[in-house]
Amino acid sequence: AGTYSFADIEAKWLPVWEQLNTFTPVDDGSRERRYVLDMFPYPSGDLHMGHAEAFAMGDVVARYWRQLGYDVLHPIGWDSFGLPAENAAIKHNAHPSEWTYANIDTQAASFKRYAISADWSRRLHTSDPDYYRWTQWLFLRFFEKGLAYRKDHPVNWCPRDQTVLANEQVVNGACERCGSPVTKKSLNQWYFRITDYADRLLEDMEPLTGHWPERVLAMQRNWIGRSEGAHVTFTIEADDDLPARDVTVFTTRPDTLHGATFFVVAADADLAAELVTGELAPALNRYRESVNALSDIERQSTEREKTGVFTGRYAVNPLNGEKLPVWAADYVLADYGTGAIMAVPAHDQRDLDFARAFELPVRMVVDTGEEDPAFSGKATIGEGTLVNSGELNGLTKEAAIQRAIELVAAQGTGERTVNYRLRDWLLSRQRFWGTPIPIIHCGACGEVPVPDDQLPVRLPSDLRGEDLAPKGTSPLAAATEWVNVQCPQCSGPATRDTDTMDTFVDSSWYYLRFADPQCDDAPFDPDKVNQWLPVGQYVGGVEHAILHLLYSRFFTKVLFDLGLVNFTEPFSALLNQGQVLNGGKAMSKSLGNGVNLGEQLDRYGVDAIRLTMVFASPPEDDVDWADVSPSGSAKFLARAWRLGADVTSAPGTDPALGDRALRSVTHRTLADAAELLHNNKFNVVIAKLMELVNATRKAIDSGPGGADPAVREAAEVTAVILSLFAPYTAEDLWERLGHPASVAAAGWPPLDESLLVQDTVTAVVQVQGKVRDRLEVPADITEDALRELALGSAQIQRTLAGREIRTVIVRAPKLVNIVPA
Ligand code: ANZ
Ligand code: ZN
Repeated sequence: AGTYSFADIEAKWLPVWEQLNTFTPVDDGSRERRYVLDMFPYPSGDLHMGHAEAFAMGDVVARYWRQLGYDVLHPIGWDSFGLPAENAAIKHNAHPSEWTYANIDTQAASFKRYAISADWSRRLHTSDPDYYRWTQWLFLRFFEKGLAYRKDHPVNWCPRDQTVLANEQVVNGACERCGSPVTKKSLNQWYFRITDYADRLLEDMEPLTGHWPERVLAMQRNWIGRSEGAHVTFTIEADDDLPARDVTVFTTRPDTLHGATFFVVAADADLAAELVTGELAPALNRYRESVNALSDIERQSTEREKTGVFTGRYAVNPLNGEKLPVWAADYVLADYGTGAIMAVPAHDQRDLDFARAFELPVRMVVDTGEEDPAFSGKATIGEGTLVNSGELNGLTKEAAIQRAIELVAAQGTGERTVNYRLRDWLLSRQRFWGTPIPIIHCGACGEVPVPDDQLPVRLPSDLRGEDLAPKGTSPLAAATEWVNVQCPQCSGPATRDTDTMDTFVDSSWYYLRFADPQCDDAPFDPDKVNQWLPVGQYVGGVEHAILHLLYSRFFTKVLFDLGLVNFTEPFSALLNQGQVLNGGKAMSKSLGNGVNLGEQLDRYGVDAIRLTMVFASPPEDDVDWADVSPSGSAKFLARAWRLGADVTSAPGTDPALGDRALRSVTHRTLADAAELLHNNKFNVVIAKLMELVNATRKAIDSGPGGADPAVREAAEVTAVILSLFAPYTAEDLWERLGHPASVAAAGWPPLDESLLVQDTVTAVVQVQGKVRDRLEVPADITEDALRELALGSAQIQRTLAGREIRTVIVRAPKLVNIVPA
């Protein structure tokens, strides 16, 4: 029989599979198409345990769908622009491409060894000119539609990396990459107008419900942050030489207008500087400097003591004419709503904290039955009745909101509005290793798009090492020959835009390119994309729950509007695999608990590691590597593999002639596996498969024996199901069973439903020895279940007519005797 050697099996099959090229879809419409995609990797080094888990999950789905007969697209590529390559290049006086493509080669070899059933012919890298050419082309379409634009804006700035950071790259006020405290700086930046799509991004989530993790949908909803409320305009009174002016606030609680006791503008907004009176200006300036050093999260924290400065101005409440002091404070954000608020300390905790810090009045206007916030220090936010509010008095909160909006609308000082937390997407980066922005700046013509036939705008090849070091401007600015060009419109002297795009732009459309990766006159042929997409199953980490998915959804909608795709959501189903932990904690250098994937593969073999990843827990849950047993997985694989030696009937033998009990187990396993796979319960499939292997072993050793056709059937089903999880072992078992390669194309075995029906027998129910009922019950019914069925029978209840029962004698499955008291 030989012994199971994973190393021999891997060495034997890997080259065979390369030859067979089993995983390129036929793509001719002869079979229904399905697309399964793992979030493409960043080439940070070799593959790690996290990749091993995610890709094992995606591969189960791809291999299962292939067994079902679908034409499956399961591509692979790399998200290969980004900062780490640039930092490595600076450190080693190299070009970022050297580090990037070396890592890609390493990862590609590991993916092949790991037996990912990918279509390698569609491989792409976002840093290849024939990919980023189309990223630029798409940018220009956005630009033409007014969806890409520039504006000055205070941005998060990392003083050490000398670059702009997106909000989510700021973690607790520090740069995600280098840990330096982040500051603010006003720069001219490129944006995508994603806010135009806020409503559609929300509404289109409806059909994803049930197919995407609920928490991801909730995170998207929160990020978009739709709030219904009103704009209300207050007049700021003139002060000496400063004229009167109107300032609008956004409020979700117009019912509380009479409770406004002061007014706050964002300290870092231009408005604050414009409003402040001469003698208070120095204090404001000092305050603004301290504010710029804080992150938005710190600013909004309810824990932090409230700070602020008085501007010397007063705002007039449009409903009651009251004069409210105008403050500048950091708890009001410049880029949310209008950057100004009416403060209602009785019903907003942040306002109340501020009022208490600066001894401002508190006036309750909604009586909720709780203690007056002026005394309790706790703002009340619940339902209640309006008080101290003129003609709103006596109304409920909801009615007062509506009434207050009517009142301000009638005055022309306000209107109903919807506000979003979502901001436009800041996409420009002052870095080298990214997609150059294909715009030329001309003194006469302004922003001029690079003509399509001049794309790609390639990165200059002569910059390397120190040239790429951050200097506050993009390193591209140093490539003078590259920068200085003729204006495509007027032929006058002009300069290229020297920023590159956020790498999230590259990854917002790669799943489309996979449908047609060699296309060289467009980003893709719309027909091909419409044939393959939306992606049927997307697999990736929850760390991408917000931005990557939101941006991809936005891109898809814009491309839909451009007529380039005929769907509006790119990913029909999403699976977030858990993390691989070690000792209950995420693996990290500082904890020293990292597990090296390569070493694990050398020690236990690819199949044992893949099987362990999938078997350890439901796919969404974390896997703690300290709790799993790859050697246990290896033992199971050997056990399954050994079945191959003991099957002595010829291939093609009719299983119908075989042992019925084993056949029942086989077909029950098949039916359960299909259902479980459909619901992503991969770990349970493996548990069922283990039972099948045990039952088969028993049939060989102490049952009908290895010559029984049912044993062959069981072993073949084992090979096919195993092929989803442990492709090398399954392939070898398949060969030992006398079949040519590849088990990956064997097809899902047909299910014989008749074998799922359990055998039944007739149970007799007696009362005091007299037969009173007969029940059809499963042959393997337990005593308890049979007792319950008997006592529950209507016939028996009638016979007992309410009498107490002394004893019930049960002889499963055939007899129950009930003795009344
Ligand atoms: C008066 C008021 C009274 C408010 C009350 C709340 C309760 P969401 O739901 O998150 O949209 N706000 C508006 N703009 C702000 C800014 N730039 N920075 C900080 N806070 C801001 O929150 C909307 C509410 O947050 C608004 O409604 C406003 O305070 C505040 F009893 O107006 B409210
Ligand atoms: Zn020009």
